[in-house]
Amino acid sequence: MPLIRTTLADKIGTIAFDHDDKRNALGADLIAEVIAALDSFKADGARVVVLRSASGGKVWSAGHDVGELPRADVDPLPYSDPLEQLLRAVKAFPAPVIAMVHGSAWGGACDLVMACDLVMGDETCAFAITPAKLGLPYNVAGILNFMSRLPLTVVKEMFFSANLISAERAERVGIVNQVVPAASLEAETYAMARTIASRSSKAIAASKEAIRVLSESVPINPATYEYLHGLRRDVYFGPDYHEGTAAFLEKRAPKF
Ligand code: KGJ
Repeated sequence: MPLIRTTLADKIGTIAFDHDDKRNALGADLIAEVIAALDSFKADGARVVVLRSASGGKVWSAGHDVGELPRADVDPLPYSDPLEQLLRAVKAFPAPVIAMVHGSAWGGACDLVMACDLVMGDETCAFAITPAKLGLPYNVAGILNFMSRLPLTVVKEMFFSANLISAERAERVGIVNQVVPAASLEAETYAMARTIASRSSKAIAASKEAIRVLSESVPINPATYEYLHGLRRDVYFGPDYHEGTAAFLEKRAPKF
């Protein structure tokens, strides 16, 4: 059974998560389907892609499949992690990707929303970045993804509290481009997609790539990188990561 549904019409590609049983958690299988869909939309010349949930349920995506996170003493979010591959595929896609968000986006799914070019939401959309609940040291690429879009005060509140940011506030702080009533979310999102599809795809591709490269241009020397990685390593070798992931899988509150 596929875990996503896809369509391509009028140069607008749609990828809909369709695994509500697991609240659209971003497991390796679902991610492989999304990346394959992006590859095929690219080959077919899609001028914009809409990333959405198929069910209209209360969760857009529950984030990284926690059952697939390593529990031993290894980096939980290495460069090769499927979620990391997906984030890079969205950022490198040569046309805009619009996240159409009905419901909540958690952890890696919140990072995925931040990797999208535009975000359209309705009054149910809400966003949380949750590594502090898992004792997980988030990777520097992910932190930069948030820092390049949001004020530091908001980034810190999100990473330190792991609380959901409501739709109204998400619009105010710039997580979402526009919050519209649920009944018009689809119409508004596809109206935006049609506008983008009618513009110059070459000009848009060049701007998207320039914005990606410039927003990731943070020069740090190798010693600084090793320092930041060392901070992360101390956490994933330490007790909190073990406790956080174990507590999630045992469906209990962690004791940090
Ligand atoms: N990973 C794996 N399985 C999940 C996940 C997940 N992230 N989220 C939900 N599931 C599974 C549950 O274990 C249930 O499995 C099923 O989906 C329905 O969830 O018991 P099973 O049926 O076998 P549940 O909890 O019964 O659904 P709701 O009551 O509707 O609650 C939905 C929630 C999204 C509020 C809840 O499932 C939840 O809190 N999920 C975890 C959300 C989260 O903290 N995600 C962030 C994961 N971390 C990251 O992505 C990263 C990278 N990080 O750094 O933190």
